[in-house]
Amino acid sequence: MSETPTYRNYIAGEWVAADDGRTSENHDPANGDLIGLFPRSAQADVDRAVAAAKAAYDGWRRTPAPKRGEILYRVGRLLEERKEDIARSLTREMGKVLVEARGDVQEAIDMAYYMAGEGRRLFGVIVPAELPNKAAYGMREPMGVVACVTPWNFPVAIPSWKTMAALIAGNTVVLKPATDTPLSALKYVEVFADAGIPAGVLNLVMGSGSEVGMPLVRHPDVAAISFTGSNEVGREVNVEAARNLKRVTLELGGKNAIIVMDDADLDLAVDGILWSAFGTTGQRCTACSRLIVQRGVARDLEGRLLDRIASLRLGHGLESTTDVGPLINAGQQKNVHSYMEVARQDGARILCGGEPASDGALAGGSFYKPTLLGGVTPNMRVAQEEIFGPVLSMIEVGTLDEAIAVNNGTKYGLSSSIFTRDVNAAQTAMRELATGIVYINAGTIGAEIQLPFGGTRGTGNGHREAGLGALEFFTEWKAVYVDYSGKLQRAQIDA
Ligand code: UN1
Repeated sequence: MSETPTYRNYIAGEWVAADDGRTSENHDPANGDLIGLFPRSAQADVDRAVAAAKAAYDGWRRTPAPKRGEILYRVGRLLEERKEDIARSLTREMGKVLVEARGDVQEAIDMAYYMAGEGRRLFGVIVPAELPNKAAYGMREPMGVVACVTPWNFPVAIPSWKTMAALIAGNTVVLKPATDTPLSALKYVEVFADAGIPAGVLNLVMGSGSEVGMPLVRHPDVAAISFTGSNEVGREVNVEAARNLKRVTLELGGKNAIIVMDDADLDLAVDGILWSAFGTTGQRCTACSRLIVQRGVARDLEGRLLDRIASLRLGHGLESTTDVGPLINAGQQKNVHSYMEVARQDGARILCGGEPASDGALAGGSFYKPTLLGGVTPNMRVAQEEIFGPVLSMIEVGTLDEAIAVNNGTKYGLSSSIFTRDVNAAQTAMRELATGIVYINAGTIGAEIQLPFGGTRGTGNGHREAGLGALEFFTEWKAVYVDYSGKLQRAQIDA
């Protein structure tokens, strides 16, 4: 028997165990295999990491941004070289199928090159001054030490959205990954270490939300927090951050819908629905969990979906025959299953699935059968609450206006989609769908990193991540006035 690997935090450029030596086990959700032991960190480790990031800050912010970008280029190249290895570990600890795990790493590669390029932009503004012989500039400044608290469903991509944007802007970072996916975060941080990031600029502290996450949020030397996770925890983070007037970005999920109009290309719609609802086993913030279908095609679409769902193969994500991997853990399996009783009580019908899958090789894992619910009305709990599993609720509507109203009638507003061949309907939907992301003739998942990622209403607190949105969050504006008139000029004072 080989020994269980034991992993460490990365603080001040060193790989170190938790201060008190505690560890936690991490298991493969597909079969229960023990993957390794990871630090169960606490306040002392947080203090150490924040102190390291603080000590590194002046050196890093004064490093020319194009030089910071060169490190990100190297990170991008190393991620490319290690893509397969990182993707395989990611699948083992998180469960998503290998092609999707590669996509998760690819998103970080894309982000690395995008943000490396920002090192030569980080555009500010030059505006005319109202007085003669005076210049007025607006420039972006980093904020200091920032905390990135990341979820298990995109264990490489989401850390990259946050940390790469923070780093290129000149901040130093403490990353706290989800307890279910520490190995992916570790492999991600290893790349930075090998790419030559200076000690203390990026630190990794593994452990729970209560022992690491909240102490980071409360730490007086942490200037800003970027959090992706549950609505419940997001609210707590926001309240804690507010006590010290800290900036915080929250990405808290969705209840995303695909609208299928009578005139849609149904073959295309079915592909988009399956990919969005059951890809990543429904565990994307962007996953489609509501299907809003116009009555004329409802029966046809339902039949096609049932046929295709029946052919989805469950299994370990590393097997090439697998379409749908396990849920992240047994707790989530239980939670998803609890919604079946809720659905029944509210009067919905379980058209397929509706139970854990545990036959044969699936016995040791937290698998759940892809589920289609019929007879769902817009206000049922299954149509309102984020289930985060392979459960799709079908809601029938008469008109485009009704479809849009149903789409907008939840507390979340992340992603939405419409399948139609009518350009007028598509254009109207683009304007009226009240979500941060809208797709026309594609499913609800697959956002690219160069556009802002995030949503309206309960999905977050108005900030955006990745692409164009991220630098806004991770920088502060400094306005600089240079008076070269040689005399005191008084703004706003009549001559
Ligand atoms: C998430 O589920 O939190 O748009 C992120 C997508 C992916 C990212 C999802 N690029 O589906």
